[in-house]
Amino acid sequence: MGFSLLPSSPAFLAVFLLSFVTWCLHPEPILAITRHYKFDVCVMFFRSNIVMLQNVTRLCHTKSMVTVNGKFPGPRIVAREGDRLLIKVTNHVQNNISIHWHGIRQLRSGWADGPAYITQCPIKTGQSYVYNYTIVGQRGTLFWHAHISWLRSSLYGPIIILPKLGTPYPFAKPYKEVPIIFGEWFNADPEAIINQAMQTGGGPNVSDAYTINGLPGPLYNCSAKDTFKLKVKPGKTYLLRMINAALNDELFFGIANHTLTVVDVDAIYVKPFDTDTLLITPGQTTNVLLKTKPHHPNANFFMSAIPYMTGQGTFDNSTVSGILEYEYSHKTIQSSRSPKKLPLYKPNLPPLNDTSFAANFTSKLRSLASAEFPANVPQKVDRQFFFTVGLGTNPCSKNQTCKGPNGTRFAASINNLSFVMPTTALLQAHHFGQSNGVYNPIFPISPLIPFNYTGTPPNNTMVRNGTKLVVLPFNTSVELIMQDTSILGAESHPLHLHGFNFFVVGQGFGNFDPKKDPKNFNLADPVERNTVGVPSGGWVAIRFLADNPGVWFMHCHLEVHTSWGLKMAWVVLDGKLPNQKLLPPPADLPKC
Ligand SMILES: *[C@@H]1O[C@H](CO)[C@@H](O)[C@H](O)[C@H]1NC(C)=O
Ligand SMILES: *[C@@H]1O[C@H](CO)[C@@H](O)[C@H](O)[C@H]1NC(C)=O
Ligand SMILES: *[C@@H]1O[C@H](CO)[C@@H](O)[C@H](O)[C@H]1NC(C)=O
Ligand SMILES: *[C@@H]1O[C@H](CO)[C@@H](O)[C@H](O)[C@H]1NC(C)=O
Ligand SMILES: *[C@@H]1O[C@H](CO)[C@@H](O)[C@H](O)[C@H]1NC(C)=O
Ligand SMILES: *[C@@H]1O[C@H](CO)[C@@H](O)[C@H](O)[C@H]1NC(C)=O
Ligand SMILES: *[C@@H]1O[C@H](CO)[C@@H](O)[C@H](O)[C@H]1NC(C)=O
Ligand SMILES: *[C@@H]1O[C@H](CO)[C@@H](O)[C@H](O)[C@H]1NC(C)=O
Ligand SMILES: *[C@@H]1O[C@H](CO)[C@@H](O)[C@H](O)[C@H]1NC(C)=O
Ligand SMILES: *[C@@H]1O[C@H](CO)[C@@H](O)[C@H](O)[C@H]1NC(C)=O
Ligand SMILES: *[C@@H]1O[C@H](CO)[C@@H](O)[C@H](O)[C@H]1NC(C)=O
Ligand SMILES: *[C@@H]1O[C@H](CO)[C@@H](O)[C@H](O)[C@H]1NC(C)=O
Ligand SMILES: [Cu+2]
Repeated sequence: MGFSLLPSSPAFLAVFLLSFVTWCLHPEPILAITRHYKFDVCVMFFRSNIVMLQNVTRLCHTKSMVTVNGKFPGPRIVAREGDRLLIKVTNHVQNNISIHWHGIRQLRSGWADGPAYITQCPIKTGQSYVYNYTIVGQRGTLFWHAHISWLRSSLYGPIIILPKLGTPYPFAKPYKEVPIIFGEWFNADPEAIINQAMQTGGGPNVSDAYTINGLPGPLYNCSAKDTFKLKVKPGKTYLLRMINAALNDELFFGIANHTLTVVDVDAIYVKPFDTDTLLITPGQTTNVLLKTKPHHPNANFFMSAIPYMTGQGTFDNSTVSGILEYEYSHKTIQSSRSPKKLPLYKPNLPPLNDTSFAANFTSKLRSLASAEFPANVPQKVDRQFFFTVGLGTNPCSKNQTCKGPNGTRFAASINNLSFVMPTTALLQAHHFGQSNGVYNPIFPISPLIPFNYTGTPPNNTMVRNGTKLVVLPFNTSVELIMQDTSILGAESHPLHLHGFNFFVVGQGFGNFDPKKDPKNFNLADPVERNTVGVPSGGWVAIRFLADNPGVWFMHCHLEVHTSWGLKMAWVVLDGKLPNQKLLPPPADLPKC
């Protein structure tokens, strides 16, 4: 069957009409009688999502790409804190699929986390899987994306988590809320790009454009009509829900002549602070307040993003822009100039390699740490880990010519171990006691051969391979130092941990000093998040409480580094109490 025909076929329409959203009304009378707040289980959300091919044109290139429900970017999910989500994903394309709900804690529901071969086998062509999970203790913006190969280049969309009904934001209610999701557009098929790079050992081709809500904007050839426009009224406050879903690039973002107030990152409130420019890495989300000018400014303003690049390879150095346009109200005397003729201002963004800006910006992020939203930073540490993260090489096979450094193949590693993906899901292997031959439970807690991590790199850049995991008893309090290396060049790596938020208790440049640096750790109001940039040529210290049983992936969110092996996983064992155990797997869990 030609899937391209699906949108007009009766089968598609039938399934589409079956998709529905049920918002169960809160039982006010029961509340009044029992005086118990039972918001957490009330609202149900069911959505049927079809993964299908869709032709999309950008930059005058039309290509058929994998989408959810034919939409690019994908549909948004809107839920409240405490809601249970049931999301049925049906795969109508030839590729294997899995979807990750990025940043959702997945308390005891690891089967719904989504990374292929970690918590589930992929959903094969023609198969369905219902992701079933509850949102606990999170409010803000997250996103969903494919978690297999490079399919997240077109399979992504916002997750908007509103506070519980009747609970206000800890800031003035915005007039309107707008998701701003960044992506990368490739004229070629990203699956072909990464497959070819893995064959040759060289770096993959870079994207042709960045996008805002799927649109590259007027600074690219043949793209002016594909420009995101944000129409605003004067004197109002807008909440922008920013998401970086780009594959391989951290981004600087700013709006000309406007200051942004950061209020929430990775679905956790922060102490508000003003900035003209944001830094947002792939995997991070940031809610900002945009206060519009009190009167119509008779001007339009670019809202632009450029990459923050620290690596040595080639990269997409282009600029994506949307346009902030002020609407005229009835009362305003209409300007004689039409909006198109108004002056258009551009934001001043930092140089592409501005690491000091990155350090300044990240040091401003602090948890709200209020009575209502406390920062529960682990004060004592049970287990300490020191992980180096960075690039390396693998040998070229004898009969091949490789395009990596000096004829080798590019690799990336944690503690010099490049992770080898298993052919079955790790969570199943763990849960059913069948880990033998699937994974090794002894991941090195520090580099086997210490060296000057940010000094002159060692001559031998070869990595080891393996599928090794860290096993932690339930409720272990973990401190992890992640240290960038200068092997093949220092580079910022946005590390993402599944299943947990962590607190960023310290960061610095050079090599982490275990004697001096811990004295400066912030254990009072460090930012809590799920993705942190390991500074280029530096280190970051995080703490988290391993209170969520399951197998949890941790990896660089630059997809190319994940492909090269910059990934590992943590096994958190069940606790003693019944509510401290991983739930049994759902009946429809895909099989390998
Ligand atoms: C996409 O475009 C190709 C070539 O123009 C066409 O054959 C195909 O039917 C289109 N697919 C869809 C889903 O529109
Ligand atoms: C979703 O998970 C909950 C908790 O495990 C379970 O009680 C419920 O039956 C599941 N729902 C569906 C539709 O599978
Ligand atoms: C925008 O900023 C530029 C310089 O940064 C300034 O010259 C201009 O007057 C400003 N325009 C408006 C409408 O604020
Ligand atoms: C982007 O990179 C290309 C090729 O390396 C270079 O020619 C161009 O000047 C760069 N553009 C910017 C804006 O840095
Ligand atoms: C950033 O790039 C500029 C020009 O490309 C260069 O002069 C400067 O040394 C670079 N800065 C850093 C910190 O690498
Ligand atoms: C970083 O902050 C310091 C002190 O606040 C300031 O002196 C410096 O100019 C800032 N650097 C950048 C690049 O913003
Ligand atoms: C290299 O040789 C191996 C074993 O003979 C073979 O399987 C492989 O296909 C060859 N690779 C290339 C690129 O020729
Ligand atoms: C590649 O080889 C050159 C010269 O042999 C050497 O200077 C350089 O360090 C090597 N680079 C890597 C990444 O091995
Ligand atoms: C590590 O290398 C850096 C940069 O070359 C150097 O400044 C530092 O002294 C070295 N540290 C040690 C312990 O050798
Ligand atoms: C690395 O290689 C250089 C030149 O080949 C050599 O002088 C140096 O001693 C080597 N360093 C180590 C640590 O082996
Ligand atoms: C690691 O795996 C890569 C690719 O699978 C292979 O080329 C390389 O030889 C392996 N390295 C070691 C040390 O086993
Ligand atoms: C899809 O996944 C299954 C199960 O892991 C695997 O056997 C199969 O080779 C995969 N197919 C493709 C096209 O990758
Ligand atoms: Cu990385």
